[in-house]
Amino acid sequence: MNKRAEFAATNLEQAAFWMPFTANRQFKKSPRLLARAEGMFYWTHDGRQVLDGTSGLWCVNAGHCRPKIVEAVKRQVAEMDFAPTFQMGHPAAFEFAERLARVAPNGFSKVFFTNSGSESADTALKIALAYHRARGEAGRYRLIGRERGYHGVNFGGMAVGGITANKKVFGPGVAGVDHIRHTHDLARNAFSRGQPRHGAEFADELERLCVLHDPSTIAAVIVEPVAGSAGVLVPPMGYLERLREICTRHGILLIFDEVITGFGRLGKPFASQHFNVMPDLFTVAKGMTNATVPMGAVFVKDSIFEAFMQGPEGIEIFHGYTYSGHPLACAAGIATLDTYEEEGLLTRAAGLAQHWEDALHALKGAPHVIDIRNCGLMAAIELEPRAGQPGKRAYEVFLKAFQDGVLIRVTGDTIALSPPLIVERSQIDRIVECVRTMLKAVP
Ligand code: PXG
Repeated sequence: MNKRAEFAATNLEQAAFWMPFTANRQFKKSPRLLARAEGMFYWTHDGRQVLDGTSGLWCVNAGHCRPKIVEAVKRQVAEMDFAPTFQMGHPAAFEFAERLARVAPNGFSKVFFTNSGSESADTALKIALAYHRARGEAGRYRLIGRERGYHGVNFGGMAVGGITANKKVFGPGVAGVDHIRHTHDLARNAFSRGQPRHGAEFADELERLCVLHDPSTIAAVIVEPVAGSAGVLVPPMGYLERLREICTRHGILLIFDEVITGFGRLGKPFASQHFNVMPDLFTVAKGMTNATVPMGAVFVKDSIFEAFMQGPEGIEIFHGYTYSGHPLACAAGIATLDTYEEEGLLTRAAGLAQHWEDALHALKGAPHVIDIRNCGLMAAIELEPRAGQPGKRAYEVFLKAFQDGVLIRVTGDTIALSPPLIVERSQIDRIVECVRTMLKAVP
């Protein structure tokens, strides 16, 4: 055990670290510490190997501590630690943006750098508002999100997000926000393989909001192509197409939040390519640097960028972060794209998706399972909640799986799985068998 892990393991009940999205008191009584990682695995502070079924937090798409990325970051930190990007520049930011534009869908050749998915969501919403104003449509100020959507935890993303627990104690939030309904429909779609058949009409809710608010007041709609945090909700067939059509008809910008779906999760570089539906802007983070250094970005359609370049000379958008385009993040990102390309990782999920689907759906009939959903290398297993104890059963499965050496993720009573894109078939089978065993083991 290294010194740092030893310290953490012995002093946790009074620890200074206020852990994010964590039951602090519970955790610190019985901590789970990860001390080392490589490829598909973590090692705990006491030396147990754990198979990573979640790519960290949906982000380590190429697997852990990949040598090329590690080397690139080491080289960059020794050469130049930081350079300002307001009215200054450095080559790695230009190079990384160029490389990103090359993997993006056609027509998305401009990239705005942020440091996280939350910042990306807020940046995309601000670009949408400023874009309409630049074109003389300042009356478009409303932002529409979706129930069960997750766009991070900053004020903009929280407002358009649709997860109650993430909002309820934080006040009234941003004005002019509304939501369309979520797409989860257990009664009609349980155990769908891939895209569910029913529910394209849920997109028509946007039309209803257009009638209610008048479309000329709506700036943008933001959705995750596949909702991640809320439990892997795969869009019904025809749903995204219909959203696209309604947005186009009313001049509303469509924003895809690809923080989870971006960089190969669905078997194409981006979900827009997988579903063949193009947004006007899309956000990324996580897999962008393989999570080695925090970074996010907003991709914008060329016509949107051009609208900003028509105004008077001077700063075109008064927005940006100290660390937008940080040299370490850019170096990590370039090496991440190299790794993805050398190993074909941005499309590898396509070849594994059928095995993944079959392995997961074999859990139908296992104790407590009321739905299984999958898309690319994402999946959810939804459990019947224990009476009066929502979330408890899935949490117990998580704890037992971790003890058994497999890291899974739970959200409410749903188990979410998203292994690194380097996963082997035998490792998929190991993850699924572990879940099956633990489902039998929990009351
Ligand atoms: N958008 C989406 C779609 C996300 O999934 C964010 C924005 C925010 O990203 P940052 O980098 O600000 O955290 C996310 C983050 C989970 C889980 O287990 C998901 C996320 C983060 C932590 C846990 O569901 N997604």
